[in-house]
Amino acid sequence: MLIKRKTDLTEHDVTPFDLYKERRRFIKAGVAATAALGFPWLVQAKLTLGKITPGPFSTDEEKTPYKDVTTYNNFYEFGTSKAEPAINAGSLVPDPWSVAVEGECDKPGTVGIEDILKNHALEERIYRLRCVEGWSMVIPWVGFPLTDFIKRFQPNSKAKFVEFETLNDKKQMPGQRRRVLEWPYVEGLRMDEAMHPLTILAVGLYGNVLPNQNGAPIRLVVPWKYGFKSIKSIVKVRFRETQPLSSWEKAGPKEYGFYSNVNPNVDHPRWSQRRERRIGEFGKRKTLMFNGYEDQVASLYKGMDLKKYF
Ligand SMILES: Nc1nc2c(c(=O)[nH]1)N[C@H]1C(S)=C(S)[C@@H](COP(=O)(O)O)O[C@H]1N2
Ligand SMILES: [Mo]
Repeated sequence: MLIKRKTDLTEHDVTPFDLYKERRRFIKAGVAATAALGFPWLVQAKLTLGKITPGPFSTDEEKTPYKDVTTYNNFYEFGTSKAEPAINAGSLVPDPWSVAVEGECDKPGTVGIEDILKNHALEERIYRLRCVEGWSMVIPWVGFPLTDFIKRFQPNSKAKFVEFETLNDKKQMPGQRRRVLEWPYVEGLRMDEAMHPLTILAVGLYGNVLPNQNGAPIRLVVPWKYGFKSIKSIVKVRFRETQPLSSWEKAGPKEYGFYSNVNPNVDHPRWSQRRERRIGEFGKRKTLMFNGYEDQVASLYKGMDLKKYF
């Protein structure tokens, strides 16, 4: 392979930042070429997690086995069946990765995943996850409060909502060749929901980095809302004055609302939400208001008609 050099430049003309950019570009090109050749397994996963301490709000319910957490997934960017993400997500390259933060804030900017891992103390939080389809899991996430991430960018007084976007790249995400949803996948939260201490950005599960099918290298986890609010493989965060329009609202506004709080008293138009099947169990459990996090989050919705704001 021929490498072009800028021979007219001396080393004094090249700043450390140029070298850094060049190195990143080179790594990116190499990784993309390797993946394109069909050898995604040659891409070395370089991300590692440091110290992890036990965080608050963990349930002591039995954890869903690792095997189920990582092979029964919803990640439409890799196919619409539960098994497909684990089979197809090898083409996702989670490192290098960066998240761009923009919109209504004083300090917009882009941060790399290594920077994120270095600057946030990681906690384990064992949360229930309730899918709108009627199944649930208990997952030991590794992450940190979203509010700590948000503060770094100093949202201004116009920031009433936060919008999130997943990577948009047909090469890495073959499911995006089909228009089952509008791409990229978009989700949003009201600012107070985003800054609630239960809301985390997860970078791992079961003590290790996130498997690609679970939203590597960084995804949202909002445990009192239906699973689809917990957007995976985030590349963009935008502070907004107006309420974002999520991919699922766009696809079915009568079926999926902006709030999408777990609520056994508000049925989906095509099925009841009263019960759920915990993956790995026989029979059904009762679905709990706000997925069992009512004490923590009910005050966020005081005075709101939850049938209207579903
Ligand atoms: N980008 C993106 N994020 C996504 C989805 C998706 O299809 N694309 N599926 C959602 C749904 S419906 C659920 S239930 C959870 C599942 O997360 P898990 O596979 O890690 O359990 O991810 C959510 N995040
Ligand atoms: Mo879901």
